[in-house]
Amino acid sequence: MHKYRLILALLAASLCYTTLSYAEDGYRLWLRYEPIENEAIAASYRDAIGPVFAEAKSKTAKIAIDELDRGLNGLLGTNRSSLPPHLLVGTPQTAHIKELGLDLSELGDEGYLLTRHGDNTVIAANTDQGVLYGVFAFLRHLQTQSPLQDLQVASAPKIDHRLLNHWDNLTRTIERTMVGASIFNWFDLPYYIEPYYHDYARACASVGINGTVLTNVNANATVLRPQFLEKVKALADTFRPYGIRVYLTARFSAPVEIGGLDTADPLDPAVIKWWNDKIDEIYTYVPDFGGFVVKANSEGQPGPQAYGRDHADGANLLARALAPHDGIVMWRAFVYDFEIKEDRHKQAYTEFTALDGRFEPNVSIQTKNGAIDFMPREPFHPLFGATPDTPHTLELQITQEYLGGDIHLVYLAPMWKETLESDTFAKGAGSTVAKIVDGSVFDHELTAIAGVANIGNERNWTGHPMAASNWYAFGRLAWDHQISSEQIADEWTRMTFGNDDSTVAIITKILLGSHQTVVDSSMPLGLHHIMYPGHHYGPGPWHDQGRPDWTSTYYHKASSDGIGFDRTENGSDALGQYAPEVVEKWRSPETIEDKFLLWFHHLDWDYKMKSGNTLWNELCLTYQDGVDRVAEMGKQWANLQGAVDDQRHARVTALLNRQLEDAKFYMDACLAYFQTFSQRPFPESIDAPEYPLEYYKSFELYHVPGHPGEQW
Ligand code: BDP
Repeated sequence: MHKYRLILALLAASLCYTTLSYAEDGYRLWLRYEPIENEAIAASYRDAIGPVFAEAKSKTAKIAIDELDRGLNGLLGTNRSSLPPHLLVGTPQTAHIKELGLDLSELGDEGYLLTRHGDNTVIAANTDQGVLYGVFAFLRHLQTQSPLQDLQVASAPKIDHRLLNHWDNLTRTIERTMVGASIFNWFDLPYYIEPYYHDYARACASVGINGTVLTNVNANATVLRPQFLEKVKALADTFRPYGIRVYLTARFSAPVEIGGLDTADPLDPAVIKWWNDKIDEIYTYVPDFGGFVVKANSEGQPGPQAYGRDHADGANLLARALAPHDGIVMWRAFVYDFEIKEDRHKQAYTEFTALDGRFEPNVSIQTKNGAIDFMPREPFHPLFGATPDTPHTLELQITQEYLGGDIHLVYLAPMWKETLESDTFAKGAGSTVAKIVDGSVFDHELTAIAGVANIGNERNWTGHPMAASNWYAFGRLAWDHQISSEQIADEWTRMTFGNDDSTVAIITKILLGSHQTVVDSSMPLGLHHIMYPGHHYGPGPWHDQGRPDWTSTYYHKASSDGIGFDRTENGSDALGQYAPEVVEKWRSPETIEDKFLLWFHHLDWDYKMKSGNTLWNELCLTYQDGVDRVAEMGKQWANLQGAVDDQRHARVTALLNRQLEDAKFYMDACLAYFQTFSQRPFPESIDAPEYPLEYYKSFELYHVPGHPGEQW
């Protein structure tokens, strides 16, 4: 051992992480490293771990060791024995790992192995990046107080590109997220590097996120100007040692807006040259630049169709310029046009299946989980499995645009798991969305997943203290889509609130039920897109003005004869875009799950549900049940007074109180409105709307998250 540098964890300069003498403000997220109070467990860890043996040759290795020091110092304190055993950390490039002769062949560049070797504990990987991930996994193991004897965890990510998509503008407003300003302080960059950039990168790396798209999909070409590339470089340099590559959104019309050309036609030689030069220039600033996300010909964004070209022409233009640098293009499938009369649900499928086979190998189609737009619940997007020659980047929305913003408590892992586990039947049973995305169904090498970030510069990053669970869950699922929602909730809760089992049981129960609760109290039974226009918070089922595909009536189609969107072969036949096995199950209201009923079927108000209730009564009862369960979340949380620190307890209490009021308002507004069509009485067991419909229609919310720059 004398050949190797001994780095003692005791030297960590992390004093501020060891006491709880201040209020818990949430800044530390799930990386709190509070002292383990159970002395028996702490002692067993101390006995098993011992001093850290590691070599810090790279910045990444240094970060890994610093994190280990910080974690061990916080969790176990400083009085560890200096005698063996040891915690051996590193790659086979270091002799103390090499001599163990471990089999790391399945771990790739990012995976890690946690194991025991004789009396020693080992964190090993093929690269320093893998070591960093291993360190975070090891600390998670300790934070969740899992046993160390027989430790044997080998883990490698199933998806290569695991990205946050920040919808952040250069002015620091954030589209659809209202948790303060953007964390990217463009005004001070590149001169000033905010210390919290490191904590952002630590948090991302701790769950395996390895890329960040810095800018809004509604892109601004200015970020491609040299002055901004200097800033991008500063961020990239800061994030690189944490294994995080930087990406940007590309505004398709940039050659015109900042390049002085009179066209952005993707086949025009001057345009091709402009992008080639621009991309070469970007790489002089950021040698490992990841590539572009592009929103084109969608919601007013420029794109190749303005020049009679298609999405493949546009994507390939950028892809060819990025390819020599190992960059990729994530070209978004979120395209729809109200001038096209086809059901919006069908348009992306129609457009992109026709282009399959035309894309360059470094293009991935970035596809939202569902075909409409991050609704509280959507059936999986029919494009998954429908383009055998083109990979998909699964785009999930961590920020809760249609789920109460950062005001409502909604743990999203169950919803994401529902999508990931949906069977597309693309190559027979078992061709789940997860396996399309991880490349295993069609042997795609390019694999990617993106989450629209819910992070801003609020002290606790995500506003609602519980919303950090979604950042955490996104990373964990991006790394391994097979982990259960329950496990992720349990881990996050223990790391965020401590290991008291009854506290953990209450919080995880709240988390795990919260998504269904919010669906039931806002858009139950497959209803969708009935939110208030503009800010998207609260109800607006009556909205019928402007672009038809932005109204609510387009989607719920309530009338005296019933409610719901007929997407079967008798209606728009969006259902026909799915595999026959899926069609078979969903084409009949008798066999489709109730949760998707009104998504695909228009049914009579007296339609007999599986429960025996009429559809009208079921709708009313489901809303009521949703509201009751919001109230129940509040009661459960109240039980935690004293078990959870006062600061976070008070904030969640206040938010749950508001959520209950909002849920009741949502229910009342929708039921008052839908009753004008159903003309049926409310079931006696529900709390009928307090006011006439006009009250809800005229009520304007002025204090909600939503669209930046919205004028009130
Ligand atoms: C919608 C949002 C809009 C986004 C758009 C997108 O309302 O702000 O720009 O998605 O994903 O959900 O491009």
